Amino acid sequence: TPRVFSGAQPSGNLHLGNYLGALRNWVRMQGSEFETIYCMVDLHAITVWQDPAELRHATRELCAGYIASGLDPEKSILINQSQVPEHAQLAWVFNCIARMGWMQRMTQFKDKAGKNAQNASLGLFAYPALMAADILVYHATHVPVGEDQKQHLELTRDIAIKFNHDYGVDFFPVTEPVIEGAATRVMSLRDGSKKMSKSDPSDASRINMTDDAETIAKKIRKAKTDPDALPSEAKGLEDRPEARNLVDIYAALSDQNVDQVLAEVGGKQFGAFKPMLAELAVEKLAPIATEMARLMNDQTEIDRILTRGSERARAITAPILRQTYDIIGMVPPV
Ligand code: AQP
Repeated sequence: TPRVFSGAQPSGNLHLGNYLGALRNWVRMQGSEFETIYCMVDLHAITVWQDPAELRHATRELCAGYIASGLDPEKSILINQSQVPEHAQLAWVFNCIARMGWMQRMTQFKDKAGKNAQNASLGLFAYPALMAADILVYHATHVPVGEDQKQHLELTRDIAIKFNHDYGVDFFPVTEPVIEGAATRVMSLRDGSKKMSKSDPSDASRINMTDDAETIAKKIRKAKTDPDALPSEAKGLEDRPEARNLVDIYAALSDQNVDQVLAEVGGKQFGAFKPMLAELAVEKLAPIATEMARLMNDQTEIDRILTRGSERARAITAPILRQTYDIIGMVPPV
């Protein structure tokens, strides 16, 4: 069966961008023709310093967010990356396959390392090799992600191809990114040129999945816009990134495309459109926040789900790592 793998970092609050760009598609692919595996990538999170207590909390809350959004621990394998050691073990092999030059081209590294790249962790630089290992240690064929992960997925393909070529095997699959929906790149509510992100210091820039109805409405009311009315056709949104972003969010939340939305709201001012968007967002997101809070009341149960998921995962990853080691010439235990 074709296999799906994806994940998110427990590096802060799950937000609307994660939900529309990734999680919703994960839920859609669950229970279809795919076997689905979804991960809390805590080893990725520590590529920048995390407070240990906050990391533990964020990992559990992320798991609660997955389940509250519709992932079912029976239908999907839900795992915590650090509990499946084969991810990190295969990542080391891939560190030896990937080239420095490939990593240097990664725009996420450049963005996150900033001007002082010499001070970034080695882990942040190697991040995409660990991501390739996350995917390929399951021989996953499909990876549903937001637009921002496209470059990392191309690198995953490059690593698979180079490994297969260097060892003369046809072992790792060449994975397909799945980037779907009306909002594959949700932008900051404060700046239409930046993506909505967990690490943005401004909480007003994002809608957190844990925000209550009042907070969601307030953030949308205060979202940056331009003074013009909404156009009646998509081409009228060109060069209007903030307007485009709010329309994309509306389209995604209402399961329509941009043209359908503009047929409904074209000609309206933001003063009229924002309350419509707020109402829709609250209707779709508030129940998820409520369910997350309920799940967080029983963290032992969350820990059990992750432990069980990791055991199921290792039944897949341990043999694939062993085969990898055999291919590259490691002596097997007897
Ligand atoms: N703004 C976004 N629009 C659409 N999709 C997004 N994703 C993230 N931001 C957006 C998708 O969510 C999944 C999980 O992301 P991640 O946890 O791996 O972290 P990230 O991409 O680094 O997201 P953040 O929120 O921006 O975290 P920080 O600020 O810590 O870097 C991925 O599929 C991603 O594409």
